[in-house]
Amino acid sequence: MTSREAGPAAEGTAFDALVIGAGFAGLYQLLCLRDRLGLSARVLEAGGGVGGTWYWNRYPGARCDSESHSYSYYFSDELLRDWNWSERYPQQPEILRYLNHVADRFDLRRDIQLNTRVAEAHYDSADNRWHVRTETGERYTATFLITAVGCLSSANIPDIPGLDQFAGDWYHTGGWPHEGVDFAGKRVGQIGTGSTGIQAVPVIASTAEHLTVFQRTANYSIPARNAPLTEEFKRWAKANAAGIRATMRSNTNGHPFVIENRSAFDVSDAERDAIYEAAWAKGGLQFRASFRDLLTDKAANDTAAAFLREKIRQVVQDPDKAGILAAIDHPFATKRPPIDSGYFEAFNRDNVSLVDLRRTPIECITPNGIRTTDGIEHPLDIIVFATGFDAMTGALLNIDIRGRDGLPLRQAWEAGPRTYLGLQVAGFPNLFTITGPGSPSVLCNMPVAIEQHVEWIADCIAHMRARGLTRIEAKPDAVGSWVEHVNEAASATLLPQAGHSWYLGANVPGKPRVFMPYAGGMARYREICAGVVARGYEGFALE
Ligand code: N01
Repeated sequence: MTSREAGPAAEGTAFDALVIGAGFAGLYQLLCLRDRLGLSARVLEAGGGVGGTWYWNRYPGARCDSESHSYSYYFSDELLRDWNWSERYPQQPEILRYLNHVADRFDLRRDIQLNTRVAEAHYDSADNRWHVRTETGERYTATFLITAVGCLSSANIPDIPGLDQFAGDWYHTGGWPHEGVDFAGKRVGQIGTGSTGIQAVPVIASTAEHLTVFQRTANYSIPARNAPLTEEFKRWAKANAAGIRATMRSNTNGHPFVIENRSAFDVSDAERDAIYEAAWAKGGLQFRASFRDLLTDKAANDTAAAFLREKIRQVVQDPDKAGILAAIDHPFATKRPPIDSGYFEAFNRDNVSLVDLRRTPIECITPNGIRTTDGIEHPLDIIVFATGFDAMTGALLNIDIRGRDGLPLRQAWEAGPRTYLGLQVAGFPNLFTITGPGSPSVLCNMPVAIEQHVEWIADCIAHMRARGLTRIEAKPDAVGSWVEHVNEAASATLLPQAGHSWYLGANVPGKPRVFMPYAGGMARYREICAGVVARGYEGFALE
């Protein structure tokens, strides 16, 4: 079934719920609210199509690091049965096709308004409604406001002097032109070696005349070992969907593999090496699951880190480049571990060079390229910013959200985000933040985290309507305890040791340093959320 998206509604239209964003989260939230609960709901989406992350991130090499059979909605057996992924890790166009298929299959488009960026959302306690204004000036109201804005959707473009003077073209990976970029015959500079940059390097290198990679922080990466899915695997995944769903929901990170219940020191050095070799050969994020203590015991982590550094030295032939790439300053997986398809191998190409920004930082951008502090000007026709995002809070704070008594969210979060369960903010009644800060979100396979939040919110609204309740708000003391628990959960791991990670907000100058996602694990979080409901929405004020 296909239908067209909604046009603007009449000025002042009152909805039961407004959802901001039509990515993985917004699509499923609409389905739950409209078709399961019978609410009048509308999705407001800034992009010109559905898909969220997968609508915007069209950079070369963009593909998912979760395995395709797990990067899917699991709420519908029919949807699981009918959709066929082609590769172990789907590319951006295939995921975008999937999300468009979902929008059509569940007839969602008629309640999605595209090209509509929300400018402000103000809560008015007099009518207990959210008053929303879009950038194009439409005004709507709703009882419930649900943000589905994504954790990594507000681009971080570093403020490097001279960018406005650059005579070539420049792009941020998260806002890539739909028509693509032709690198043939071009000298390209790429800043950034996170998950995105590591995916982009081999693909850009294969067509550019020359690629210069500007690396500030060296990174681990595990080969993805991407390949077309065999018919046998597809049949297996469909036949075992219930088991895969159960595995994903029962483990800490929402992936379809189980973390081994052994310490890195339960085995001999030779056995450990053999385990790492096998995990390296298998590829993917599962490498992290080789031992249970890789993220909690520095000595255990060191064994994985040493193995991975040695792999870099084995793959990269030029010892200078290998040294720069292997000079990693944080424990393995304390920043989100990238997986790649030929990243380190790309540095063996004659047309790829590497600049160590730790030794020679960028001084400025000139009309002709990038100048580093050693006085060298690297001549460039194109600059690619693979510099990441103002993660987790950026997209929310870009909207002028105000709660009770006009309190701006920006003010409430001045010292860092404070939520209850990552779902609600004290002082902001009836506002729900899907995969908000303080929830597992980015530490989890995202569709698993999203489905849990969307269903929790839908169940909560159903509970309220069944009892004639119209307002839910997190209690300040519940927020305080939760923030404390989020900090404790992070401190029990090595994650805060990557002092410059976006998990901590450290990649954006001036952003408060707070560990934002909940590191206690998805399974534990799911239980906590269920317990809160079982105890009558403990920690929330309902009226
Ligand atoms: O962003 P990042 P990303 N000068 O912040 C560097 C998800 N993802 O877009 O580490 C020079 O990780 C910065 O250096 P440093 C995934 O969760 C998912 O790569 O701050 N360099 C770093 O090297 C991931 O973690 C998938 O020192 C500067 C890089 O830019 C998240 O998105 C695919 C700089 C930014 O790395 C974000 O990944 C891709 C400056 N001024 C991404 N500023 C899939 O699964 C920043 N850098 C599909």
